Amino acid sequence: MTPHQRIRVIDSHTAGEPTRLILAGGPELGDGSLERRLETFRRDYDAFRSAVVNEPRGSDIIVGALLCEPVDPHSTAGVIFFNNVGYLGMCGHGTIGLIATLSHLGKIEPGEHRIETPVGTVGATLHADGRVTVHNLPSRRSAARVTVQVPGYGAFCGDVAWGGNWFYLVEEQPYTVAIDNVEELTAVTWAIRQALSANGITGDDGKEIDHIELFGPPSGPEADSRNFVLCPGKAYDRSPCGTGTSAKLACLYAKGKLRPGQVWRQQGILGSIFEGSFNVRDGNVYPSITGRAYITAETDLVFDKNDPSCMGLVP
Ligand code: PYC
Repeated sequence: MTPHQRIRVIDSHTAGEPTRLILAGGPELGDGSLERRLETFRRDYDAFRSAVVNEPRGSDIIVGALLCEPVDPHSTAGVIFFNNVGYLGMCGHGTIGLIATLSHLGKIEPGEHRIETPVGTVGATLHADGRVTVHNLPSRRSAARVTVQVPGYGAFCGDVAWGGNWFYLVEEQPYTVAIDNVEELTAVTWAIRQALSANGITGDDGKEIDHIELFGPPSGPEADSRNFVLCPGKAYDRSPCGTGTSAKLACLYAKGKLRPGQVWRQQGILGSIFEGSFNVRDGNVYPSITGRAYITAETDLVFDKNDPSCMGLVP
């Protein structure tokens, strides 16, 4: 590290959920697939991940995004998403933030874009009015009505689904899904996550379910449902969660409650809304999620090698 390493970033928020996009100064990960580059990031630069998003430069709610050269020259960009504790396969709000940021920089025009991620290439439409639609990877419900006993809370019944990350989605539950109840919602969803793990309830191939999603009624007629999404590092998503909404669409389709092309308006805990719909091709559910991001900062992060907290507050 040079005495003062500078990392060029642009911060944005999508429906309240922040994204910090690294434009320059990030680790050199080679030119392999995004999956391979993620392996290198995780193995060799995990301290850098934490230093970018955690205190003192960030907080546990920031999602980081490393802008990468794509493998395919027809793609607009590659990206690796990460958070306070690790890495995300895909990130819906983060992809909306990425597209809005590239537009803000004048690097892209309204129209269709392809974004490479470690779990596959997603599409993104930048609309003329600044909204962004993410055309996500095929999403699926992998298990229906899975019951888990949660110590101190009782039994919960939910679906296991993948929308770019693994989710446990609970429809019928007694808690109020509202911003003034986030402490209780955080406690119960954290307990559910631990109980799933303790009981060996996983996604396909034993993949850990690291996002828990509770649903309740929306605050008004402008939405169909409201959610609370607990993210892997115990922070809750301020947005309705793009991958969580994708998982929800896959479950609604599997239950016969939503048809291809029908719009689902998913409200998040702050009241902000993502519009979702899906197509079915070859039996697979392809969700599209629309939202909007706003730029909040353009800056350099400074890594001063003389700063004892340079790589974070926790040694
Ligand atoms: O929008 O997909 C999403 C997401 C995942 C974690 C935080 N946001």
